[in-house]
Amino acid sequence: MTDRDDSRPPSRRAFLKGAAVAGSATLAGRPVRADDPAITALQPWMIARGEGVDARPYGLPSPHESHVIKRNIEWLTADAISSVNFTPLAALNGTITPNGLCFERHHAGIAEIDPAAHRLMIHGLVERPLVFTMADILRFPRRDRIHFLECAANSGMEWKGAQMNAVQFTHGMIHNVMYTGVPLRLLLEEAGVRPGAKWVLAEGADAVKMARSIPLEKALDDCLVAFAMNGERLREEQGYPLRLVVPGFEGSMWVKWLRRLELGDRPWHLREEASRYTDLLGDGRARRFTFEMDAKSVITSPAPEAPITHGPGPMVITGLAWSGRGRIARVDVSLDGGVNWHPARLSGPSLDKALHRFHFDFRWNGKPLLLQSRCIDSTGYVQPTKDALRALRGLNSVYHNNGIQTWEVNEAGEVTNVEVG
Ligand SMILES: Nc1nc2c(c(=O)[nH]1)N[C@H]1C(S)=C(S)[C@@H](COP(=O)(O)O)O[C@H]1N2
Ligand SMILES: [Mo]
Repeated sequence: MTDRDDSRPPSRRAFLKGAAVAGSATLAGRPVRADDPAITALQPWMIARGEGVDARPYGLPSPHESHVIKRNIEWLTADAISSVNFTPLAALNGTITPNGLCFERHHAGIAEIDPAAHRLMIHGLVERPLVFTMADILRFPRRDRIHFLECAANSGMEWKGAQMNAVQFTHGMIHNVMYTGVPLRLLLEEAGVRPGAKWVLAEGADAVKMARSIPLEKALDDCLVAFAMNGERLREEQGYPLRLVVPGFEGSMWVKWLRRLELGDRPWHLREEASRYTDLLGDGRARRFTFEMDAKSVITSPAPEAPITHGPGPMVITGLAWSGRGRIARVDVSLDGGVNWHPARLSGPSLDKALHRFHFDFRWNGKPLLLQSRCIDSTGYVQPTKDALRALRGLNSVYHNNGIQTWEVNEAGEVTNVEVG
């Protein structure tokens, strides 16, 4: 793990650029003014003492941040039970998604489970069918791992062309959380994997009994049976009290409210047919098992819901990049729709199958921009343009859209979701 901000020695070019900025007095500060009441007037919070430590036993954000919430698109699904809401990416910083802002995707609503009555059963091609209570699970050696979860349908509404005018809706079916859980391998070894077992069916306790087949190889590799997220127990929305963590694989396989693992010699095709995500190709064929999420990036600010309000001058472009196949090696930013590319600064830890944060600091001249970001992952894979994706998979796809996103910025700083040819 490296923090590249700190580890990279400052290059001569970066130093000269910094010097040029410093030469223009300040980056973005203003001269002190004696008639500015925000400086001179006593504000209410400077006079009256505030609430005590008992007032907020579970802390909440400032009321001034009340716009930073998950949002649903009402026309997208028939009701809010089998539906999805979206992470407010434009307002977030760093790489960890706060628990209250993790998008939700349910097929039969949120299961509200009494952990004392919850059981996890392992059966099928095993030596000893076993059942675990939550107390049993907590006695196994555990791991803490940060991983992104992206729904395969993320950006699906953008396949045919630019549609949703907010990064929350174009890219918000993703979150990045530190999970605490037991390696699935340990539980499977306790039950004893029988020869011939190749797949693990994972089933949830929600009303659809959502089930997904996971290749045994993946189950024995880096999957976790997680009971905590970002330090506290899972939220009910995210599968309390137990969920499967399947790093790098599409979100639908991360079964929530996990109650059953059945080992078998084949995937449970038929049972999953109704709900399996399939990629329709241009020639009418379909890709069925596309588990790994391809490398993808997006600028989260500025964005349609986060316009530039300060006018020309120094500013920060920031965004996220991720890959289901490893780390992010590099992110480039374009200001002119992909004609010229500039390296962005990767910030914070660079972790396997986790969100990476990038920043690009520059001086806006007030002219229109066509902002794009493009990432390269540790396997050398380069994020494709949307046209390159369409050439490969046609127009009728919905899932696994990892194409390059374009934001058009006008002279007023307003941002629109567009596509460039
Ligand atoms: N039991 C159960 N697990 C589930 C689902 C569900 O509806 N029921 N939805 C799946 C899908 S399609 C996705 S994208 C992720 C979403 O996880 P989240 O709600 O934590 O964002 O959970 C997956 N696991
Ligand atoms: Mo999903």
